[in-house]
Amino acid sequence: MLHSEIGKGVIYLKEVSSTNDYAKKIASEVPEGTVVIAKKQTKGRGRKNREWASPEGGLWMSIVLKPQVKREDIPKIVFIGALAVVDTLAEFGIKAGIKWPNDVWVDNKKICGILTEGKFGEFAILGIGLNVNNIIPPELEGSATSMKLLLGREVGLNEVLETLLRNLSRWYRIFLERGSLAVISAVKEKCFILGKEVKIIEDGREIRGRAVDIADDGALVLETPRDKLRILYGDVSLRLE
Ligand code: BT5
Repeated sequence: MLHSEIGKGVIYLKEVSSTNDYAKKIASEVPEGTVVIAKKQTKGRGRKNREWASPEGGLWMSIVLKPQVKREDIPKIVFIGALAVVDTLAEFGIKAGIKWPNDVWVDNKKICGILTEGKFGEFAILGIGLNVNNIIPPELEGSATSMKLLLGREVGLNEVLETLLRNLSRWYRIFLERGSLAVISAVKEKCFILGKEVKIIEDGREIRGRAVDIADDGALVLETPRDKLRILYGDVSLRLE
């Protein structure tokens, strides 16, 4: 297996609490690139244990990675997922963009969320939740969308999976071979919040400013009337103003 090939081994589950939890448990025993997929998750998670709606029909998956890169490059793995999802959606005729740091949006609605976790030096888990044919819960109707809603028809989950695995392998290879700057520069092109006024909420603190750049380390550069601030990934919420 090529070092960067993702999806040679796929574990299909009917139901699981969270594919990220499952992947973490088996990570040390499986080869790099192993994918865990569940038809539905009973405790799908976002950041800070926020709930991730994962009914049947969506693509809920986690990839076990074992990249030999510097510690500071690990947080950038989230971007590999986001870029692969944007490219996959494009192949289905959907124009999507990245909402820094971990979401993919289409027309002002979230279609995909990404959650990376791991242990440095051992493994990284890249968890991807993509709304395909699943229903969107009523409370998220104003803020979330799916491939089915956008295309007006169901899409083959396997077809989406295959396309996504191919794009993930490609972006992972770029990350390993050309380095994280190649990934960051692609993210900048796809990040639709650059140039926009945003509000960042971090630990109850609100910061408003214009998102002007993504720095080499992946931080968002925010211009406020007084300063230029760097917002590190972490658990920030970002809203367009
Ligand atoms: C995320 O968190 O966006 C990361 C979601 C990662 C889900 C995948 S599924 C496979 C793997 N296994 C897991 O257990 N997780 C990963 P965050 O940025 O914290 O956003 C969470 C917020 O997104 C919630 O508070 C809701 O507002 C919204 N949300 C929940 N379910 C959604 C859905 N299906 N589609 C769109 N938005 C959703």
